[in-house]
Order: sequence, then C-alpha cells, then structure tokens
Amino acid sequence: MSSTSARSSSSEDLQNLSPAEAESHYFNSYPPPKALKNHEALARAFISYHVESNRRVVLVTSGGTTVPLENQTVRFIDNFSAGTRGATSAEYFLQEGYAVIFLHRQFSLLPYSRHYSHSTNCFLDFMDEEPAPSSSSTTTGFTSGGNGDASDHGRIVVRSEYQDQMRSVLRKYRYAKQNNLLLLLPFTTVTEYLFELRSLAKIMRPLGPNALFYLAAAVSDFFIPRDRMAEHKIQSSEVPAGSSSSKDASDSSAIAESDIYTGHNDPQPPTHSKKLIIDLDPVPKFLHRLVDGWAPDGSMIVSFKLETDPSLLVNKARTALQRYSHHLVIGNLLSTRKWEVVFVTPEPDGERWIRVPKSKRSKSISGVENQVGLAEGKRPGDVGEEMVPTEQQGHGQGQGQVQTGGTGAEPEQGQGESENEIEIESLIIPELVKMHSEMIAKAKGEKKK
Ligand code: 9Z3
Repeated sequence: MSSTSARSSSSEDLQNLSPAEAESHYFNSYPPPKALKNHEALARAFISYHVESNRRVVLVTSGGTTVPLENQTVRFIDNFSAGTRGATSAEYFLQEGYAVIFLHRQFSLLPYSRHYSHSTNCFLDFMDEEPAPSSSSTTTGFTSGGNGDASDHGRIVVRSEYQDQMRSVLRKYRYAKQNNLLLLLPFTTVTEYLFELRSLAKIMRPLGPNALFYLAAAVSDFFIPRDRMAEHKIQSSEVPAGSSSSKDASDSSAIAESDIYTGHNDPQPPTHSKKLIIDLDPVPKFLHRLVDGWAPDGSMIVSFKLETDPSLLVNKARTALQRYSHHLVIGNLLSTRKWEVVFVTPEPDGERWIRVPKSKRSKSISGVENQVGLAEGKRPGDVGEEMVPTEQQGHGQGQGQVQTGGTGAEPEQGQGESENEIEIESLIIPELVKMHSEMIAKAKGEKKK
C-alpha cells in the first residue's frame, strides 16, 4: 500500500478530472472482466434482433456489487440486496412487451425462478413424490435413473396446491425464452458491473429512444483502488520470520495460540496480531457518462436512490436528478421499499408517491410498516405531526391500478403469501412504460420536424 499522503494527493487529483478523464483513468486501471467479450457478443445479437422488430429493450440492473479486499479474493465487502426489485421488475417489463437485458449479481434472484429459489422459496417445498406404482406395473415413465428396480419410485410432481401458480410462471418463463426476450448476464464485483454497464449501453445505441435503463442494482459507493489492493490473502497474524508468506499462510502451528487475536471478547489484542483497517475510496460516479456519453440518444434513464433516514430521501433523490440530468429517480427507504417508492422527476412539482394499499401489502421480515409515509412527510427542518397514511392517501395513480387489477397482471404469489398481496413493481412498471411511451412519441415528433 502507498503512504497516506501519496494516497490523499492522488485521490484529490482524481477528483479534479473531467468525467471523461475519470472514465479512462478508472477503466484503464483494470483488466476487463473475463466474461465481457462473450457478454458483448450475446448482447449485440440480442439487440440487433430486437432493433429489427422495433421492440423496446430495457436494461435492468439488479443485486449488490462486491468490493474485493484482495486481488486473489478471499474476502470482500457486500451489501444486503438479494435482487428482488430487479427480478420482479424484469417480469413486469416482459409482461409489457419489452425485451429485457438482466444484468445481475451472480446467484441473486432471477425473473421467474425467483418464485422457487433461495431459502425462502426452496423449490423442493413445491415438489412431491407420487405413490409408487405396484411392483407388477410397468415402470415406463417412472425413471429409475437406469439402475435396477424402480418399483418403489413414485413420479416427482408439483404439489397440487401450487399447480396453477407454477403453470402460469412456467408459461411466462417459456414464452420469454422461446421468443428470445430475456438475456441474463451476471457480474460479481463493482468493477465488473461498471465494465458491463458501459459496454451494454454502447451496444444499445441502435435502439435510440426504444432503450430504457432501469438501474436497480445496489452499487457500492466505496472500494479499494487496484493500485492499493493486496495481491494475496490479508494475514490476520504476523507471518513468522524466516519463512515465505505463502508457506506460512497454511502453517498456523508456528504461532502460539495465545498470540492469535480471536475477536471482540479479547480484552486486548495480543501483540502479534494485526488490526485490519480498511481504507476505501469513493467509487467514481459514472451516471454522468451514461447520460452524456454511453447511452443511446433519446433513451430513457431511471436510477434508484436508497436511504435509511426518511428525512433525507426526497432531497437526495432530487439532488441526484439535478446532478446527472436524467429522467427519473425512484427513491426508496430500506425499511419500506416493498410497499412505497417516490418518483422524482425534473418538473417543479415532480414528486409522486406510489404505495401498495395497506390491505395488499406483502409480509416482510425486514420491513417496518409504521415507517410507511414518513419520508413523504419529513424534510430536514420540518416540524409537525408525522403522517400516517391511510388507504385513501397518497397512492397517486397506483391506487387506481390496484383497484382495477392494473394491466391484468396478477402478481405471482410465493409460498405462504396471501392471494390478495400485490407487488409494488406491478404499480411501478406500468407508470414507467407510460413515461417511456411519451418520450418515444416526443422523439418521433421531433424527428418529423
Ligand atoms: C435500489 O434502491 C433498489 O430498490 C434496492 C432493492 C437495492 C433497495 P432488493 O434487491 O433491494 O429488492 O432487496 N437500488 C439502487 C441503490 C443504489 O445503489 N443507488 C445509488 C445511490 O443510492 C445510485 S445508482 O447512490
């Protein structure tokens, strides 16, 4: 690692770079991700296929990004995002006729399979084994894997209570696949994410106004620049003198047990142990470059702003919109993100809340229902009572859609969810589609002039 003074002067220098200079500095510091060439080829084919049929294409980014602490990465910093927003939104975009490029954190939730994946919706809980056919009956179709007697093997089936739901999800999934409407591209680190975003945006240029960017991934704000990153696993205790570090990494017997710092219960770290202090730089903000350089002319760009403090949300969303001059910031609070979001647009009164009515809200272990409405009522310096929304309050256009059943989209229910629940993405996406249609119409009008 370089010294602190060298570090601070270099990060100051970086702050003075123009967005284009910052871009080349960042991207020239890293080798491109190994999968990038392949992803670019897939994206090119996908885009030209949909340009041909004049279909709209949305790039949905989803899930968290990691920040490695070592170049040969053993440890990394991560965030909470499972990719629910992105995966759910992708389904509603497909339902609206869009083709979707789903740029997602590897192993995070995916459109459609999200209903049957991870620990909350483990696919095995949806399955059953039918009673075994009697030993005299034929075993055709009751596969034994080809070895021995299958007479005690029942057929594996979807449990009867999940048949309708799974049929509906399966049909939509197969439709998307068969019609080449969904391209899944994974990333892991924040750098991989940024490389992919830049490439995809440029490849999307032939789409013009038919392109939409929906940036729901939870992108790390801080990282370790490559020139300060340790190559090998950071050691938690002194490497004994006289041995090579790589050999000693596996030779912990050379260190007395009492010298190893084991955690927070130790009154004082023993002298040989090392405290790990992580010194992170801000990740360069590339939304500027997306808006002004990479993205197709006339395309629509939607970013998300996540906060935990209700008093900050709307102002921070507005600041982001003003800074990057794109089209929409969707603000959400960590604790209420499944039930409410705010659309912040450039118009003077451009703040619109979309809420799922109380009776239709999904259960959420991490959510805090009594915080719904707080970010609408509160600004720094505001005084007065906290707003407690009722079903009639502040739903904007969203409420109408809830009452009429929206676009006919029956949100899919995962295991244990009530039939009555709706997903907030079923309200967000139709609103965005309307805004995108208006932008496309305007772009066409301007072209005619
Ligand atoms: C969001 O705000 C998403 O809605 C969530 C979705 C990450 C909260 P889940 O995956 O969560 O459904 O559990 N995404 C964007 C967050 C973000 O990193 N925004 C940046 C910022 O706030 C700007 S691009 O500065």
